Amino acid sequence: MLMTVSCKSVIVGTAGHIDHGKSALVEALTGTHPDRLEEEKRRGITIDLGFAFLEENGVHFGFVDVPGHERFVSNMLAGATGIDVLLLVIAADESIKPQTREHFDICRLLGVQRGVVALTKSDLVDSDTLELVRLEAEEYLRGSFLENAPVIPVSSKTRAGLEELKKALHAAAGNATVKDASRYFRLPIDRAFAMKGFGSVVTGTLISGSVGAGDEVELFPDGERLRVRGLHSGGKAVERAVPGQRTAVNLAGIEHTALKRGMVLATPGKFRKTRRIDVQLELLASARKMKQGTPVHFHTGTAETIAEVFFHGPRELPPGGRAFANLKLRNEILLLPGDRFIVRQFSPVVTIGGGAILDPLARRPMLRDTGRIAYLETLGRGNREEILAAMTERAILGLGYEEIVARMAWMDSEIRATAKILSGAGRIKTVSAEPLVLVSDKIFAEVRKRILERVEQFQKENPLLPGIPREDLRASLGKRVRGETFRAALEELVSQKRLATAGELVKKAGSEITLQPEEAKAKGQIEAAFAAAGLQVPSVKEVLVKLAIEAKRAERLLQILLREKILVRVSPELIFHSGALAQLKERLAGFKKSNGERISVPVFKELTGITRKYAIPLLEYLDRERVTRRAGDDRVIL
Ligand SMILES: Nc1nc2c(ncn2[C@@H]2O[C@H](COP(=O)(O)OP(=O)(O)OP(=O)(O)O)[C@@H](O)[C@H]2O)c(=O)[nH]1
Ligand SMILES: [Mg+2]
Repeated sequence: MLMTVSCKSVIVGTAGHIDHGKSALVEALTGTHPDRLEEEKRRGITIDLGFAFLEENGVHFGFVDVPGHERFVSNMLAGATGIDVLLLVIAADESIKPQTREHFDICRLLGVQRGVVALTKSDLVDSDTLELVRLEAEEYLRGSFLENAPVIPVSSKTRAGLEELKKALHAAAGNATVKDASRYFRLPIDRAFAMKGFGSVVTGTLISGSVGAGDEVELFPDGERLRVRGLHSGGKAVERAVPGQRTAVNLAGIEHTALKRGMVLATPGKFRKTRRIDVQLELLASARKMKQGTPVHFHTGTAETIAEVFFHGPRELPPGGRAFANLKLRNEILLLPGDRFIVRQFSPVVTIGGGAILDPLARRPMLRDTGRIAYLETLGRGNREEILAAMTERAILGLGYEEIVARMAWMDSEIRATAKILSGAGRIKTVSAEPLVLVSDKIFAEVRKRILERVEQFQKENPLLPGIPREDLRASLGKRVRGETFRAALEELVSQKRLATAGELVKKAGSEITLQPEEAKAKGQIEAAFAAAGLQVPSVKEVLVKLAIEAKRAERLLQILLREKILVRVSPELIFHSGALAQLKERLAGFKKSNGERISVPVFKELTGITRKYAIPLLEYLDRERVTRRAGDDRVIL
C-alpha cells in the first residue's frame, strides 16, 4: 500500500501538578479546551484524558491532556503511552509539586525521550520569582532526558511566550523519531463509545503499524476478530491511519459496551496475551525497598492490572535499584518486548518504579532454569542475532516462525535475514524453510547421533531385516523431536552417506544382510524347493516347516528371496520361482507365434499343465505384468 505522508505526526502529552494550567495551555495552543466531561467543567479540574489537534508548518500535533489530580494518575498513565514530546507544565506561582515529580518519573520510566518545559501562569509572578522557578526546574531536571530542554515562561491568559513555546514544540517534533508504520499494527484503546449512525468507536494513540478501512484486527485480550469500518486520524476521516496520531476506529460486529480502555487492537493472528512476563525493573530512589512477591499496581499502555513481583536474582530490590524480575499478572494482557510499564504501590498508591518488557511470554521462574538471567541480559542488549541464537538454544523442541513473531514481534524479513546469518555461521540449523523451523546446532547434532544409534541398534537386533521403517525410527526418538528436525537430520545423514534409505526403510549405508551358515543353507533350500516345483508350487508353509531353523527366521529368509526377486509373490497364497515364471512367458511367446495371440483359460491350463486354482491367479499376474490382456473370457498375448 502506497502512502503519502505529507505531515509529520507527533503526539504531545502534558504532565504536571493539578491546577498548574495544563488544559488552559492546550486550549491556548490549539483553540480546543480538552476537558469534555460535565463534571470536569463543573469542578474546574481534569478527570480523564482530553484531546486536541494542531496542524502547523508541516507538523500534525496530537495533544493528549492528562489530569494532575493524584487520584487520577491511572488516567494520566493511560494517556502517557505513545507520547513523542512531553510538555511538562510547572506553574510559576507554585513551582515543582508532588505530581510534577510523579508525572515526570512516569514519563522517564516510560521512555519518553524529549520534551519542553512550560512555566505557566507567568502573568501571576514577578521576574525574580520566574527566574527562581526556572532555576528550580533546571536543577530538578539535571541529568534527566529533559536536561537540555527549553524552559519557557508562558501565560495562557496574556498569551505571552506562546509563540516561543510553539517554536520549541516544532524543534522537538523535528527531532522525534517517527514511529514505524511498516511494523505490526497496535492501538491501545483509551476510550470506547457508540456514535449514532456508526456504531462502536474506539480511540487511542496509534503506537505502531498502520490500519485501514476494511482491515481485520484482533481485539486483546478477548481474541475476537473485528472488521474496521472506518477511521478518523488527527481529527479527520482517513482511509489509513499511521502511527503517531490520535486515531478513532469504527468497528463492525461488536457492541461498544464490550470494548473498554485497556484493551488493544492488533494485527490479527500473530500475538498472544500473557499473564507471565520477564522484565527489567527499576525502582525509584524515593520508593521503599521491594521484597520478593510484593503485589503492585501494574500499568502498561492503557491497561492496568495487579502484578506480583518475583526477582530472578537477589530476593530484594533497594530504592533506586534495577533487577530482572518475573511478574505474575492478575489479568491477561497483550505485551511485546520493549513495551514500557509502571508499577505503583498498594498503599499509599504512589508510583514506585517501572521498566521494560524483555520476554512477554515468560514462564514461572524455575530453579533449574539456571540460564534465565543470561538469557534476559541477552534480550536486554537487543542484538537480534544474539537473541535468536539464544532463543533457539533454549527451544528444545525447535523454534518455529510463529513463536518468534509472538515473542519478539519481528518482521518476516528480519527473522529470515537473522536466521540466514546464524545458519551460515553454523550456530543454528534451519530444519525447515517453510514454515521456518530452527534448532540449535547442539540439539541437531544430538538428534543425528540418536538416529544413528537407533538404526545401528535395530540392525543389530534384526540382522535379517533390511532396515528400520522410517516411522518407527521417528517414533523411537520420542515426542521431543519434531518432524522437521527428524527429516532434516535423516536427510543430512543420508547425504553424508552414513545412512541410506530404500523406500520407507532406513539402514546403515552399505550395510548388507549377512547370513549365518544355517541361514544360508535354509535360504538355498527354500529357493530349491520352488525351483524344482516349476508351476506346481507348494504352499509356503509346506516349504518352511521342513527347514532346520525356527519359523520367524525362515519367514525372513523368504522375505529376502522375495526382495531379491528370486521368488515372486503372484497372489497372497502363491509364490513362484522367477525362473519358472520366465519359462512360462517364453512358452506363451511360442504359443503366440504358432497359434495366434488369443488364448482361452482351458487352453492355458492345457499348455501349462496346471489346475484352475493356479491358472487364474497366474493369468491375473500376467495381466498385471502386461504379458497378457483380458479380452472377454480369453486372453490376448501381448
Ligand atoms: N492567570 C492565569 N491563570 C491561569 C493560567 N493558566 C491556567 N490558569 C488558571 O488556572 C486554573 C487551572 O487551570 P487548568 O488549565 O484547568 O489546570 P490543569 O493543570 O489542567 O488542572 P488539572 O487538569 O486539574 O490538573 C484555571 O482556573 C485557569 O484559568 C495562566 O497562564 N494565567
Ligand atoms: Mg486539566
